[in-house]
Amino acid sequence: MASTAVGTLDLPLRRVATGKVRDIYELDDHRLLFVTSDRISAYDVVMNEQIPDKGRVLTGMTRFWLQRCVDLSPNHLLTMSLGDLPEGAKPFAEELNGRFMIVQRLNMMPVEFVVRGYLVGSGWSEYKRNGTIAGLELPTGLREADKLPEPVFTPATKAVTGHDENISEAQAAEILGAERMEEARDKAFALYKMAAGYAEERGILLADTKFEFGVDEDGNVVLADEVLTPDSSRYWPADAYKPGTSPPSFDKQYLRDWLSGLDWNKEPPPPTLPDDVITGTRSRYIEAYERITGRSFADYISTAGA
Ligand code: PZK
Repeated sequence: MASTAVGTLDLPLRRVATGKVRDIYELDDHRLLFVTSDRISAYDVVMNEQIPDKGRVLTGMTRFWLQRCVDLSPNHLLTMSLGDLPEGAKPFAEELNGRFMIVQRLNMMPVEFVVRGYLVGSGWSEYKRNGTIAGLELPTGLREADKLPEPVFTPATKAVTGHDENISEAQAAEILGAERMEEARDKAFALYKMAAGYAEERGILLADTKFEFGVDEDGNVVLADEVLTPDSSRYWPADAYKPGTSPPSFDKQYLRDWLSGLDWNKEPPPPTLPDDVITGTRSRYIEAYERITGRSFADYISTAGA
C-alpha cells in the first residue's frame, strides 16, 4: 500500500519530549516510545509538507548503525516489533511501522557529542576566525571541507534558544564529570571512525555527526537517540567532494537547491514544496538508506515491525 506522510501523531500517551522531527512518549518508568515523523527542515525552518517515509529511512538507518555499533557501546533500543506497542498505540500500527523504537529510559547527558572529520559548518567558521577547532590548533592553509588530520570532538549544549552552542572539552567535563565525559567522548570517537570507514567504502563521506548518550541505572554510558542519520550527520557523496567548496549534502541538497532559487528569506513561513521536490528528496533519502545499508528499502518496510 502507498504510504501517507506522517507528521506528529496524536498518540494517547504522555509526550515527554518533542522536537522538530521526533517525538518521545512515556510507556512506563523504564521505557519510552521514540517516533520519527516525515517532517523536514531546511535552514532551521520546518517545511509545511512532509517527505513520505523519511522517518522510516531515519529509523532504519539508526537500527542498521546500532547493530554495527553493539561491540563499541550498549544502546537504548529495546524493540521495533509492532507486537510490543502498548494497546493505546496499536490503532496507529500502520503509521508507526518502521518509524518507532521502544527504548530504554535513561538519564540523558546534557551535552551533544559531536565528532568532525572535515572542516565545515561551525568548525570552518571557528577555523577562519581563530585557526582552531574546539580550541585546538590546526595547521594553517586548510580549505573549507578539507579532511582534518584526525577527527575532533566538538561538544555542544542546547542553548535556551534551541540552537546548539559549542563548548570546550573542559566545560563538558565540568558539566558531566571528567570520567563520564571521557568515557562518552572515547565512544563517540570510536563510533565515528567505524562509521566513516564503512561509509567511505560505499562512496559516502561522513563529514561529521552528533551522538547523544545517557546513563542507565547501573551507571553505564548508553548510546541513545537517532544514530548516524542524515538529520544528525553530514553525509556527502564522495564523487562530488571538492575541498574549497561547501559539498552538497546527500539528502537535502535537492531541497536546498530548489529553495535557493526562490527569494525566500529563510524565515517562517516556508514556501510550499512542489511535488517534484518532495519526490526527488524522498528518492535521495531512500538512496542514502540503500547505499549505506546495502539493503533495499522495500525490504526494510516489509520486515521492520516483525
Ligand atoms: C531523550 N531526548 C532528545 C529526542 C525530542 C528530544 N533513551 C532516552 N531516555 C530518556 N530520554 C531520552 C532518551 C532518548 N533518546 C532524548 N529527550 C529525551 C530528544 C527526540 C525528540 F523531542
